[in-house]
Formats: sequence, structure tokens, C-alpha cells
Amino acid sequence: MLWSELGRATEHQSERVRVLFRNTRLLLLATWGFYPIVYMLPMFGITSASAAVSIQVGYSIADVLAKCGYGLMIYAIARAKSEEDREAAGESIQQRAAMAAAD
Ligand SMILES: *C/C=C(C)/C=C/C=C(C)/C=C/C1=C(C)CCCC1(C)C
Repeated sequence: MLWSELGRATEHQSERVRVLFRNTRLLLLATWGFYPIVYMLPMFGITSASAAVSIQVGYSIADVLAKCGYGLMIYAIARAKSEEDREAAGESIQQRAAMAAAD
């Protein structure tokens, strides 16, 4: 759901925002995919104490990337979109000023 909705949400965005969204989707896939894979490791006989510790370390890394990394990507998208809005607003102010000057 998230994958396809994120894809649809980017259809009408600028190239720059689309690239940010694409990277966010890849981050989502990589980090969320990690959990079920690690969850299945004991089913393949990987059960030693050091494997359990490695799994917890792996979960922690995935948590940091999935939460902080995702948050940073969303922040970058919000900034890029705000900048574009500001640029668009600035252009329309300039256009209005030019029209007012022509009157
Ligand atoms: C910050 C925490 C996140 C993003 C956690 C994501 C967790 C998953 C995507 C868990 C998925 C699982 C399956 C798809 C099946 C096996 C059991 C889970 C819960 C490991």
C-alpha cells in the first residue's frame, strides 16, 4: 500500500521532489524488508547466543534507519516543496509587479 501510494503521490511533483520520494521508497523497502528476514533467521538454524545478539544489533540499525532516516527524508521533501512554493509565489509577485508597472 505504502509503496504504491507513495508512487502515486509523486506523479505531479517536480523532478527534484520525485527523486527524494523515490529514495524514500527505497529506504522503506530496504529497512522494512530487514525485519521479516531477520525474524526468519532462527528457522534456518541460526540460533546461537551470538546470532541473537547480532539480530538485536541488526534490528537496532534498521530501527534507526527506518525512523530517523525516514524522518530526515520527509523533512527534505517538505523543505524542497516549501522552497518550490516560495519560488512560485515570488514569481507571481514579480509578474504582478510587472503588470502594475505596465498599467
Ligand atoms: C520502526 C519499526 C519498523 C519500521 C518495523 C517494521 C516491522 C516489520 C515490517 C515487520 C514485519 C514482520 C513480518 C512481515 C512477518 C514476520 C514478523 C514481522 C513482525 C517481523
